[in-house]
Amino acid sequence: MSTESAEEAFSSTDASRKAMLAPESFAPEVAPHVRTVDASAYDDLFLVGDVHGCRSELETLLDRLDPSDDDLVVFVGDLVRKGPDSRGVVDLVRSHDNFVSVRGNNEDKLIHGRKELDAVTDPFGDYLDQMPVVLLFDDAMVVHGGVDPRRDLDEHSLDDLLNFRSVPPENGYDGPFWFELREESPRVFFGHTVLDEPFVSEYAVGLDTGCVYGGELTAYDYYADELITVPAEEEYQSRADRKIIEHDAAPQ
Ligand SMILES: [Mn+2]
Repeated sequence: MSTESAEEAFSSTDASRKAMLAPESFAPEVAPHVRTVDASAYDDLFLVGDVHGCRSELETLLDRLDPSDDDLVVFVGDLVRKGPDSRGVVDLVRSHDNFVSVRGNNEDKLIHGRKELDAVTDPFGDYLDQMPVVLLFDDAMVVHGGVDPRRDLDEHSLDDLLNFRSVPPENGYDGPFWFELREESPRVFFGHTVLDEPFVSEYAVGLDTGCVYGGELTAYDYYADELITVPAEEEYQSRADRKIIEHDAAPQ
């Protein structure tokens, strides 16, 4: 057996182990909003928590990450609202072909006219409209809210994926939280639930550390398994302490 064919055998085993989800894995209302990216086409991959218009902190974070055009930068949604420069954040993200964000519940509010923002016009509005709700790469997925560990993926609505937090949902901010209970692939990268510290487990990675509430803007370096954080320059909005989650430590 040649070395070459041995390598091929290994790579096909590796590929089958990393079984990738497809749009058909989701409910019919969700499937059109699922996008797949080929992470292997990029050198490095960074994931970034809720920015909420904190353009200055995002620029500082990007200086630290220093992504090249061959790196992929993925945002977990909520680029907009609450902070000082929503439009600037969206302009920054959409000006890079290698930056992509999933839709957050705050983009969803603008798309459906439940909230308004100055100058939500083309091409700003068009950009929000085309943001995927689910982004898939490797055996990972990115959604803004989360997934209910008691249900199959195809039993989740768009609203679930944008907003899911507590199990059961009626518990609001009391928990337990879905990401503390998640024990299966794919690994889910998410925002939405404001955490006092990032949450990193084998099956879930939470990156919203409340920059707009005076916390930090957090990124995760996917290949290095490292967190990079930048402190907020201001508390742009106040938030009740009970809505900033002190989660159980992730199992190691
Ligand atoms: Mn948010």
